[in-house]
Amino acid sequence: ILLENEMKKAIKLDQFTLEYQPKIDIKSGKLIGMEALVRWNHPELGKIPPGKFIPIAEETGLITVLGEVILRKGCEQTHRWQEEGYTDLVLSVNLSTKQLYQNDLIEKIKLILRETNLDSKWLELEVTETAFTNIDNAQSILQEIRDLGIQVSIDDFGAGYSSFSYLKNLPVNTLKIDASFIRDIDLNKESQAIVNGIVDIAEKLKLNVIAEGIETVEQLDQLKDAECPQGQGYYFSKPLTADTFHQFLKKEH
Ligand code: G
Ligand code: G
Ligand code: MN
Ligand code: NA
Repeated sequence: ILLENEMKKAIKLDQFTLEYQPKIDIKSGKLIGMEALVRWNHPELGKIPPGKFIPIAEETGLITVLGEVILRKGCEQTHRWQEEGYTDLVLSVNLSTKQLYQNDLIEKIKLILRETNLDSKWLELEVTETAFTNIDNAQSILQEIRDLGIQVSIDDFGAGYSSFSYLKNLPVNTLKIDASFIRDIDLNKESQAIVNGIVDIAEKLKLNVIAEGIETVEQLDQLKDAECPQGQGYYFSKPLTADTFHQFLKKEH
């Protein structure tokens, strides 16, 4: 079976769905938003993880249309939740590097926001550092995204070829600390020091920070000590279907 063909069919048949993972304000414990994560339950092959099909979508160029499907679904759902009174939630959507340099990206985003009636201030795009190999190109496209009123987050921050020049030159709002630093933060002095350092730099640069992959109360305690403002991970909640996330909202508010 060629996954590329299956993906084309699945897009036509609307078989891609989204899950939503809560993002939490660490001090208050309040919900601040959710990260959309794409899911594919293939009728014969079963659940195929995004780590498997996203790279193929990128190689084949299918990520362009799949990315639009994902963004539209996320914006539609967020607007629906807003209509039910959950008006202060930011939707984060992962953007692959290929999408960032797609030449009609800005037009497509504008169209989707208009069609789904979502105000751009409730949308955040998560971009990894691999998108920043050409910093001038990255700067101009990120600036266009910011000019639309959309927020930008550096995903997996610290895991790749992080360079401080990104922080100096790129118009980003948030650093999302890579889960590898959180995994051993309660045991490892180096991870503690790095997380503390990222939080301090972010504060001085007036950037937001979120820690991802929080699984235990010990990890959370370390992040409280570091005064990391926001967190995400299985400790709070795994990614939830739209229905289950709705239950979570009702409990929360
Ligand atoms: O959801 P999970 O942890 O299995 O995701 C695995 C990888 O797939 C992560 O790197 C995540 O960023 C990526 N991913 C999940 N959903 C999306 C999506 O909607 N778009 C893109 N481009 N990547 C995604
Ligand atoms: O690359 P990105 O950060 O977008 O990927 C997020 C991925 O991490 C998703 O596939 C999500 O399912 C997964 N994830 C979210 N929270 C946790 C967690 O606490 N522990 C682990 N191991 N994975 C997580
Ligand atoms: Mn992400
Ligand atoms: Na990440």
